[in-house]
Amino acid sequence: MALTLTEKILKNHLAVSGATLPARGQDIAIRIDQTLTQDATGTMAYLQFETIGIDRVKTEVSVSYIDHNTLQEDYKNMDDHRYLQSIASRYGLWFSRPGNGICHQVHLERFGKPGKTLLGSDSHTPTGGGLGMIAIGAGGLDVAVAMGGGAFHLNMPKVKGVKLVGSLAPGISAKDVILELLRRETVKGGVGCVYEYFGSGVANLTVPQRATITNMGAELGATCSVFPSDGATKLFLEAMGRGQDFVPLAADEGASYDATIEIDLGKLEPLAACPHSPDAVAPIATLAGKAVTQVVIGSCTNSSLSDLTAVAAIMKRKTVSPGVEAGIAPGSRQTLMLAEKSGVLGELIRAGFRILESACGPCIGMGFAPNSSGVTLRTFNRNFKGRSGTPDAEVYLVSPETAAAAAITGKITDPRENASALMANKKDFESRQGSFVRDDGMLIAPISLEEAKGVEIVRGPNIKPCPSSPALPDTLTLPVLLKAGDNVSTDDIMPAGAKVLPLRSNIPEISRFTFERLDATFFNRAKNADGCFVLGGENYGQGSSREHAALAPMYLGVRAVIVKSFARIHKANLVNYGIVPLVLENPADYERVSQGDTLEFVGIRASLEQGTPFTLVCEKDGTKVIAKNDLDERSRKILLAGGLAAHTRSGGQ
Ligand code: MIC
Ligand code: SF4
Repeated sequence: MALTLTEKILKNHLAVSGATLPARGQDIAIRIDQTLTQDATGTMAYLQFETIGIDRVKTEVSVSYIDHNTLQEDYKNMDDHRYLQSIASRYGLWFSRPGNGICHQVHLERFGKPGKTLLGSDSHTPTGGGLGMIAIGAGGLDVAVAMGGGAFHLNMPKVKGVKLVGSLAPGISAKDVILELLRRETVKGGVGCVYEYFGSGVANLTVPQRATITNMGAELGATCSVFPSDGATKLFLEAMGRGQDFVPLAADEGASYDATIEIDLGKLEPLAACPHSPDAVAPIATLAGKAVTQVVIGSCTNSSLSDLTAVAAIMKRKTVSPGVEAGIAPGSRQTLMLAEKSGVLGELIRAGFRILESACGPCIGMGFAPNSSGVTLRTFNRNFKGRSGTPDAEVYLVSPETAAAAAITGKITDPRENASALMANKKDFESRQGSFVRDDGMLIAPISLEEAKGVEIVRGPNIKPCPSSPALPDTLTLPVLLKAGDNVSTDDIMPAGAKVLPLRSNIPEISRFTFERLDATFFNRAKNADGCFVLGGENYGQGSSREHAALAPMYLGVRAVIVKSFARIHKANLVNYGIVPLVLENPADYERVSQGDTLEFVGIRASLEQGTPFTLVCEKDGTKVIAKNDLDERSRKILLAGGLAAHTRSGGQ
């Protein structure tokens, strides 16, 4: 049978080799070749990994990156860095030192390999799909299990084919491709799906352009996105000095997709995702003229050399508008060095851009927050309210070209106005670049097992053990302590930013911020209650892979989350930490339950054992609310055991 590329790679990685691919929606267990973690999720992942009790990671490649917590206002972040470095030495991982760049950009440049599987404790891990990988984001505990050689379980995704034809016109960017898809599919259009790109337009996109597109597949809610591995992939890998890693890959002739979407690259126009959602997409033409106070280039979506070059080409001989503060955070040290060599960096400095370090920085609210009620154009992937650090700022997600055009004029501007200069200047910079700079000086390679055994793990005072999940009783009678709306993001459940991120290794402390953006009283109310439920709408838990958005609620006594629908990674994190994720059978029941109502959740263990629907009884009127049991057998076993750690300890797979 003709298979899609997604199916081919998954088939090659089935945990039970020779098994057949399950039907869509059924549990599939796959072997993981590579893992990545970053510092903000990594500490919890490695605290869990340490409890597995093995001497060395069992993957082909595992990399620990430092890129999120680099503001270092006190000892906490650097303590975490030192813990992570000692863990990498002790257990045979690569370590990417702070300053080396954003995990996804560096992984693409130095480690990604077509046809391999990559699991990362960061939701933008699917960036690797630009190189023909099945690259998936997950919670830290799942990544810890994969490092220990365990399979990764997911629901067999649907495969949506995205047929690309034509090529991008000058001034139009890969960002506009993914924004167009977000416009059509929305932030929940990809839940349970892989987006697989094919068609004659694919060859017209470079690997960094493809990576921009696969990166923001996360915003569609997709499991991952994947491009074929072809001539452009070969060129990229050769430039990285890794030509030997190339293998050609594509879907089989005649493979069929669950759905097909077509995009003519030549017909795209510049787009922006408007506040406060990545799918609130509008053409730049309808926004043009709006005054802008800040412009930032960077993040794992748009910080490659070609992105920086496009910005410098537009800025050539121009200055940042007096009403605008502009900054640039190159995706990796290699990108920064190349930008220096080609004259791009000099041009940006001259134009008035502030050069930020190669890290996540403003994307995760680590500095460079906009002014109050400011309008900021960012080349990033998320614009959830408050994520920038300024609650009333308006964040627009745009291409590097659109951001640069606004930096000059001080207002939203169509980048095609100067398309011919852009193309000529770009060529000029590219011709000055010369040979490719490759420098792994800030990557520390794994040491031998013998040496590793002598390494002592360094633990700062901020690193507290991961709390364990409580056992699940048969009945829970608890209040609904919070009723939230649709599209609640993990930033709403557990904010990030300069104040909160340093507490990622300390659940008791970080739990104070749980749901802070939605209801600042939640922490105190939860502390005073003896357990509770949370009610939400559609696409609950979209965004980040941070398991802190499950761990902290678990720590505060949340026992079940009842919603209209979930985002994939967050639902898995809830299960891993023993919180029951419940999906309303009748979404209209959402209206019947108010914040403060007490619900009696009955026959929990029997529903989990038998896979039958869940029943909740409203105490106020005795009526029933039914939730679907859409959990696969393994998830039900994990919940019965009281979370993944307990399940694994008792010999569960
Ligand atoms: C994000 O973009 O929200 C993050 C910060 O990279 C998160 C990971 C985290 O919360 O540490 C993600 O996307 O998974
Ligand atoms: Fe870092 Fe932002 Fe990418 Fe998350 S989305 S990994 S914070 S650059």
